[in-house]
Amino acid sequence: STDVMHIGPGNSVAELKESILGHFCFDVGKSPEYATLHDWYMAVAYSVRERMMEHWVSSLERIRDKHQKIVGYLSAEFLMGPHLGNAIINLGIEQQIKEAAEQLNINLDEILQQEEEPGLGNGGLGRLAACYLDSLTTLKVPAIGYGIRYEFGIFDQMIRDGWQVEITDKWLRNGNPWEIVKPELNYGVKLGGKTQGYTDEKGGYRVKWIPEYEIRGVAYDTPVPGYKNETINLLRLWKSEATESFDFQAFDKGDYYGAVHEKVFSETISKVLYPNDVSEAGKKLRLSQQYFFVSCSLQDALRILELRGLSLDDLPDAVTFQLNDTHPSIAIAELMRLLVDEYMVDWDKAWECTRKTFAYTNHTLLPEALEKWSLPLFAHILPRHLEIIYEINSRFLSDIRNKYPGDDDRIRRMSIIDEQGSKYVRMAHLATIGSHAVNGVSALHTELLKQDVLHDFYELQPDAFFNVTNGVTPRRWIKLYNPRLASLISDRIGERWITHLETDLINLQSFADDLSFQQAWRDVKKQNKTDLAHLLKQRFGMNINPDSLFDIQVKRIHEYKRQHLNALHIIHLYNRIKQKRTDGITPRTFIFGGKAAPAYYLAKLIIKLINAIGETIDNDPEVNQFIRVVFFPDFNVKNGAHVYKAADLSEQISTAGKEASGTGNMKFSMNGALTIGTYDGANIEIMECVGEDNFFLFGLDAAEVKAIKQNGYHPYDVYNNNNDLKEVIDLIQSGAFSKGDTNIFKPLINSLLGDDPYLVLQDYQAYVDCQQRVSAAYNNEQAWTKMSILNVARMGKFSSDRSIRDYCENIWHVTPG
Ligand code: 26W
Repeated sequence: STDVMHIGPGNSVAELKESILGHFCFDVGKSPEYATLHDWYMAVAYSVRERMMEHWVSSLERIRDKHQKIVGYLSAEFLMGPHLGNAIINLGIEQQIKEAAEQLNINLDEILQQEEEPGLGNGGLGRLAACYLDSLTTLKVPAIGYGIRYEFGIFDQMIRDGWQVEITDKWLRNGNPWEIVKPELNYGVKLGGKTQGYTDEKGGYRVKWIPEYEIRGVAYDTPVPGYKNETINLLRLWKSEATESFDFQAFDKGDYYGAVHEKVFSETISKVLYPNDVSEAGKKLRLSQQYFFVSCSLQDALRILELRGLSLDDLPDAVTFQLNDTHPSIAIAELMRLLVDEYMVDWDKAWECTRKTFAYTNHTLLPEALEKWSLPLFAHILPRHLEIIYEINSRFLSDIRNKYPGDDDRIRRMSIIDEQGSKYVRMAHLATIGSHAVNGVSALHTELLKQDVLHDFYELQPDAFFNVTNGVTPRRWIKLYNPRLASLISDRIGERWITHLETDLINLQSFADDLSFQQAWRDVKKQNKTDLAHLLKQRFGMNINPDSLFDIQVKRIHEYKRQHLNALHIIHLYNRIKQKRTDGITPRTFIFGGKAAPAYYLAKLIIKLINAIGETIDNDPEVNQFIRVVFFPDFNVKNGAHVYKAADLSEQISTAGKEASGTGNMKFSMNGALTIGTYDGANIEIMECVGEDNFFLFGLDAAEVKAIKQNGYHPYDVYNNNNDLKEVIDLIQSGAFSKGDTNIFKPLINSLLGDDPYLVLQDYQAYVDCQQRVSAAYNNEQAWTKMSILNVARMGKFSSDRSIRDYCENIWHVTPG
């Protein structure tokens, strides 16, 4: 491998230029005079990728080093965002690439815009996986991210007449220069069929699985570069294909059509990402997807074990699998199947090995998001796994019976099989029982897990529960997407913050009162806001004023996140303006972004409401001199690049106890936005870090939410007893935002006045009052700037580097390199 180092390409401007031209000629295959921007993008991408490949080879050596534990991060979603900009930053070649591009007469920003982002995730959970890969690599922890190479990722969102329209995400249309297909790395995956008992040579009873189908998973590798550390990890995504054996069989019988049908079915498995966050669909194909990528990944890990010259006994010391929510939790039954059925390991030994190898991260407490599969569906696809789960369950429950004699209710509550009514497999129970560690993603969330959703399991094994508060990578979310702020920070405190956020960023505090620094700070924010205003004008013809307060809520659209609470406040301001009570109203631009699950009717209606309010205000000069409302279509990582850096105010207003952590809250705050937020998820820890005085807190806390629900909550009374709120709701109902149509928003209003499951009306007044404090604070420029600086300075804890160190120390027991 030292020989390889010598052939590594150089990073001088001249060498980069030559390399880009070389790729243009040999990979794009065109003469530069006919070049499109996308052609240039491909040539630059290949040149940059090449500069990762030399490190790739030496990094593969580390994966072969049998003394190093590998982290296998199992996740159905990886929301990586565009690769090129990030790779340039992490390789530390941004200056040279910029110059090379200039000399070639191409505009680097335009080139970067060409990249179609791999949207292989829904939101927070998938983006977290991507931040964690960045940190794992930056910390030199050998890791492989295992997932699915969806041909179509999360849909592209368009807005037509104010409604969301979904468009297929054809991200592979123009090729993907970042992936390297490994045709020789492929594994068979069985599905369906039945099981059969038999007696082995030693007279022991064994079971084998006779599947109905077999498909194949092929590895597609994407290099993940660490920050300026010559280290590469792997994102290994599986694409499903037909097995040769299946189509040959059909051809033999002359069944050409059947053979092709088989191929189509096989390729369906990795075809498309399910676009639901939160709500569980219970679809056959989704369970097949989960099993497909898990099975390939475990087979791959066992191959690597062998490659290292290790035995199955060494598995828990050689690899640790992190389950990113329950989506990959079938891995627990699959490893048991491999060990017991295929490697003939005895059950107890296999179980010990399995529990040591897995750890489980829970990302949600919402009951509708806890995955459960109906028994018949499960049996149909994974008959052997169901038997194994029964065996795991019966052994587990007999332990519980011994520990708590006569406590039948506890048995019912803890069983992997839910038997109230129709029967289901509860994946969170499987994941918890089969793991040595379970963690929540913020302090509050972990506490609620222990006290509520997984309480019985916590009582049984309190030491298995951990908190690992989420974090985000400062490389992408500050340095790459807010270069002005990054330079300003580096000017004052040096560059070490990029990898040492927790220790170094705090040094900014001493500049919080420095008036010239404050001015520079405001200049950066103003330029970022101006950039966003230009972009919205250029792309959508929207008109927003960079001198107004940018009040931003971007995240998936969901009732629990309460975008409609934000909308109610906007209508409150609208009413005040119309009634000429404009005292204390600070000019604001309300910016929303986010996708609604295609089948989530109320979420889509909330999008329509926001757009309807926006349009009404656009056409009303009396109002739009004070406020504007825009909906930024197709919010994704690429668009996020322009949004977080431009925010003055970050909206984190979920019903307390519902948002497990949030990570957008962190991105905003570390880019200088102040937060208006509830006592929920990581908001609480953010507030503890930045200081109560620098955070706008409002609303009920989780305990109060629980209490009010128990004592009977009557939203209609809240509405009747609050004139201001009543006016707001009545105005929607009157058709003021819907050209007189009084039906369109009824479902939303009925939900709010009927049972208001997320306590929007309950928190309304507290929210409006808090927004009034925000407006007053914004009018004091110096005080606001100081708060903004202190927010950034005190956000060091929320680097994903810190999160990954926590996982290494408490859960994986690996030492960063
Ligand atoms: C199909 C069912 C399904 C799909 C996705 C259920 C649940 C999910 C995810 C858990 C949704 C998700 O992204 N959760 C978010 O995870 C983030 C990272 O930990 C947290 O910051 C967010 O609070 C949480 O909502």
